[in-house]
Amino acid sequence: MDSIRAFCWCVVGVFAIGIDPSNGDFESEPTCLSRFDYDYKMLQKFVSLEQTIQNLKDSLTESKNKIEDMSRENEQKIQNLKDSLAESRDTIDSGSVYIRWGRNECQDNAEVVYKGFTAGKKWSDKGSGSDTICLPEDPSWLNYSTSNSPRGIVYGTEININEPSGVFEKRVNDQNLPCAACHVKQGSVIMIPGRGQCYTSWNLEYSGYLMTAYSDHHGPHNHVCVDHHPDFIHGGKGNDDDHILYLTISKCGSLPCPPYANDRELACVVCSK
Ligand SMILES: [Ca+2]
Ligand SMILES: [Ca+2]
Repeated sequence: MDSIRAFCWCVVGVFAIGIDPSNGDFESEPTCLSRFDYDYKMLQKFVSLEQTIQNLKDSLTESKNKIEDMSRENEQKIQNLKDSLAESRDTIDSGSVYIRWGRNECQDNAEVVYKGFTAGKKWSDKGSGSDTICLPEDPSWLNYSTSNSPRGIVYGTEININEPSGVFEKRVNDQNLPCAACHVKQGSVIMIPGRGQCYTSWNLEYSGYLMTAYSDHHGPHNHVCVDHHPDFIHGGKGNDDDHILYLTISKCGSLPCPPYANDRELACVVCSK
């Protein structure tokens, strides 16, 4: 009778712990000899299961830690790549420099590289450089001499204009012009002649009037964009007539009108992007 009861307990116990007697595991199950034997073997099973669960938990914790470590490593790699990309962009887009003619300061978004005096050839000289230059207000020198060998000559710049001009908002005739070299972080800068405003998506640096040499004077100048509200060099209001800038007008003919107009002073604008 006891052996029958033990067998029944074993069968119930086997089903209780979820072992299918139809598979091969059934034969490997130990034989239960008594209630005590059954309880003991069940306890062993539970202990074994508990150990298995603990092992699984440990394994999961280890995997979770590995994933978190990999995630941190990947985040660090991504941040390093972002830093490297930003550094590359800074190298590629190291900014641009332009001369702001007629002003001794730059816009708020720009760094002043240096301030200076607008200069160029004398209006009546046949030679010398034809360009308008911005000479720094704090020159430094290399070698120099008092030789009489032939050389080009550079003079300070003033505006010649009949007043009231109807163009500038204040009197500017005979005033000597300053200039400033301005550095902006944008990679591109363009001076657009014939425009008072920038095109869409470009930033305004300054606007003004296109100026160059008088059409009947010796030798050409380049065109420069003089700020519409110029500053003046202290003590420069006298009539020096050295390097002189004049407004530039458009002439119809080869230049289509419209959109241009005859004898109209051309605006200009400096834009960055
Ligand atoms: Ca002057
Ligand atoms: Ca003059």
